[in-house]
Amino acid sequence: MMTRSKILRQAIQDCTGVSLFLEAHNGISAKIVEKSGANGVWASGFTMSAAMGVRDANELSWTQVLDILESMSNCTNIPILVDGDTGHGNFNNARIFVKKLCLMGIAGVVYEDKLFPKMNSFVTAAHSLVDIDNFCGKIKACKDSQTDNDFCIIARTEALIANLGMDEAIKRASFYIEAGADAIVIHSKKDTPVEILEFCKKWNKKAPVIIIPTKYEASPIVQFQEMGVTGIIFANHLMRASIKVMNDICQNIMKHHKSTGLEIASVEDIFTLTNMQALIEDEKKYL
Ligand code: SPV
Ligand code: MG
Repeated sequence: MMTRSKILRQAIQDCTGVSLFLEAHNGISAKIVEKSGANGVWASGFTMSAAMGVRDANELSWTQVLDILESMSNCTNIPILVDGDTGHGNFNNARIFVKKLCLMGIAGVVYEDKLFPKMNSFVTAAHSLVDIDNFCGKIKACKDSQTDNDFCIIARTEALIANLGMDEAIKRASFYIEAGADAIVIHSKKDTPVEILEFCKKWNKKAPVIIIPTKYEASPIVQFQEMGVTGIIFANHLMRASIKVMNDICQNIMKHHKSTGLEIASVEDIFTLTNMQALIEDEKKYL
């Protein structure tokens, strides 16, 4: 059977194409991502936090994250790749989270080598990383704990975000793959892909690479694929789109005292997305 984790595993190992993961932060945004034909959902720590009105600095508890993931998993069928931040603590916290994700039918998790509590990578602040040994222990504990063989544990190094240099990024990525990680996420805060391309060149397709081109989003995808990138995460775009439209509609209503004049989804669109018709049919059958 093609489980979601198996689909994710094949997607990130497939060097003949690039899989696209689009951000979602709740059930309805996950459904919209699925409808778009994306290869998977990126359950973003940044936007799940924002959706709850809090900062991307581990202010959301891990059980709150699990609740959001449960809604996303229940109402979609495509793979969900979860932003697991630092694993919410040490190896033990991280592996408990992995076990819960496996139970929920989540396809994979990305853990980053920052210190808990993490801080969003684009915030101008000191970004401290944990020791390589510490993070490798976390990866090993998670691989030993996953109850779904295809569940993917992806290691994200923040070496470039923390200004530790390319050699440190390559070194960390190599140790993480040796520890059992299924792929590497390499993140950069530069607004050109120069660091990412240099990483990929030095990495030389040693293991699958996934990137998050938030800052260098104008760059054509094909150049990354040629360098061994198998997955691209569009990490926050549904949240950014919805904030813009929510702001616009509020302004419009307050200014003109009516909701017309801006194009927004209809009530029927919500019925369709939540499959109201199926309930109407079931009522005929069961009521
Ligand atoms: C997220 O979407 O939460 C990410 C990507 O981790 S970033 O915000 O760029 O750190
Ligand atoms: Mg994050």
